Amino acid sequence: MSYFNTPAIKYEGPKSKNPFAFKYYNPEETVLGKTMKEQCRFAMSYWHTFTYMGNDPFGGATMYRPWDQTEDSMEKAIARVHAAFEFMEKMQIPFFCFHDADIAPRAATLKETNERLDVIVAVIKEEMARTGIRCLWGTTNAFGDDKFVHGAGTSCNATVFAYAAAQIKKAMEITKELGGENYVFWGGREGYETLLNTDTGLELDNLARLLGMAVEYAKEIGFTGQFLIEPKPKEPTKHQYDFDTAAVLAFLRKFGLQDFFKLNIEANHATLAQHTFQHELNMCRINGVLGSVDANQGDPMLGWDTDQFPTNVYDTTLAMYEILLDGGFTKGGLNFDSKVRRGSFEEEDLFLAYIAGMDTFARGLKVAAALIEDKVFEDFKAKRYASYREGIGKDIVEGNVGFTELEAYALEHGVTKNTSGRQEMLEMILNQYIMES
Ligand code: XLS
Ligand code: NI
Ligand code: NI
Repeated sequence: MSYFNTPAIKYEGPKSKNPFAFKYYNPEETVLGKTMKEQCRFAMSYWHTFTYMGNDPFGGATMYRPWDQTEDSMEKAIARVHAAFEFMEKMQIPFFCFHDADIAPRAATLKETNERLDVIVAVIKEEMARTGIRCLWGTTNAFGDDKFVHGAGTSCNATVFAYAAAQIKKAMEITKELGGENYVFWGGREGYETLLNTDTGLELDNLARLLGMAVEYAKEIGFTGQFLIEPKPKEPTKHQYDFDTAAVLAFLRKFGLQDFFKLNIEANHATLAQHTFQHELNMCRINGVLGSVDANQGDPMLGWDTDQFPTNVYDTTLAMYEILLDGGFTKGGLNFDSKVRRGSFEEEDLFLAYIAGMDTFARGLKVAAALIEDKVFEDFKAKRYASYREGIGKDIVEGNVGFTELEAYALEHGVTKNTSGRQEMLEMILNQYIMES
């Protein structure tokens, strides 16, 4: 049974006018010692691709998918698995990411929900064996259900905390079963609306307790995937605790959890926090916590998480630049946490959207590699900070001087002349690389 009329997508090169072909993503082409397939580690998001139906706050579904044409919710879930793997095969996408709630419908009881998950996980495993497609990460949806109205790990209701823990336990087990290389925590409802009713101290202590239990349980079951926290500043709550990389790092360090977690950086979440995508990746890189990426983009005119497919080469170039400087992905990858627009409701649009996203990152990868090979910014930065490699600068860096010695130095020498930061020149060169490499 086939759900898509679209044929398999192949690389045809930048001169191709075929919308159903890659222009830049050439999986076997080598960039900085690895194939593009290995550098990008593209993943499909199960939720946006196979459960999103086009609903928005003003209207219902616009997408009537061939794999959804059955009333039976378990039959539907199984059809979705087959459609998802057909799609990934045709798109040459090597990984997928999922929430428990994406793959199996919730039942009345936790026990029955878990049994349903086991049925679907078995079907997914068969498809993984057939296709060689792997699981980049799993997670739990501890935000959609009404019991999570006040949060999950940060709920004021201890029985909800317990239920969230049970859900995470099961989601970790099935992620392990599927060979997931990471496990993600996105704190959907972990935040608050008003301080008038919120004990932030207790809520944050509890969130740390929950994460600590996850670390313990991973040891218990031998789950060796990387734990990732995905920062987001707002939506759904007004103030999310995992606001940005800086906030997550402060939290992890306060509770001694820093050795067990890295970050999953989402482009649209970075911009909602008034940071660039590159800034968040850079903060992760310099702190040794760059884990994985949720690839998408927001809309500068709209103030919410629009989760659009990434088509901005400037941003993907600077993102890949940070990722390559970090040594490239090990367990992480580029997960398209992106959805087609409500008006793009035909099945073909899914292919076109993923092609656009994959080509945009492939192009960004090549430009970033050229910038790194030519040491464009690295050489400039090395000169800019040269004063810390000799004389008084070297003494500062090596910890040989304090205020007394520095005062003596300043009294005697004053300061040397500052030089230009040359921002416009660097932006000009960056443009040239984007347009020519
Ligand atoms: C929502 C998040 C979500 C996570 C996984 O904004 O991006 O999709 O990636 O729970
Ligand atoms: Ni995300
Ligand atoms: Ni998002």
